[in-house]
Amino acid sequence: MARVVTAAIGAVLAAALASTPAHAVRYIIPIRNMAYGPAPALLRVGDTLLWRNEDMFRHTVTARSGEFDLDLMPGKEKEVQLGKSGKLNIYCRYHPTMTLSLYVKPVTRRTP
Ligand SMILES: [Cu+2]
Repeated sequence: MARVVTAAIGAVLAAALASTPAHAVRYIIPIRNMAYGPAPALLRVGDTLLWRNEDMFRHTVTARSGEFDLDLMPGKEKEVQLGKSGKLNIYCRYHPTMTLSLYVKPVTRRTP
């Protein structure tokens, strides 16, 4: 009986591991002193960016492509998942001199 239970737990664990993309990473990017924090060196499709407004001003995180547009009051945070590869040009609608460029790489499968 104990052996059956153990096998069942093992199957559940294996299923959970298989459904979790090994590459997906969550990054936190602070916004302070009228500037976006440094961009992560390596971004891939499926990664999540959590934008945290640590400024005393309201900011947006707006993609020129229209892919996303986050409006952040002071002290608030929002996240977005990167849906496609390529260059992302980001700016703030309230302060257009605030910009950031992100480079998102496609997901690559590991070769065995
Ligand atoms: Cu702003």
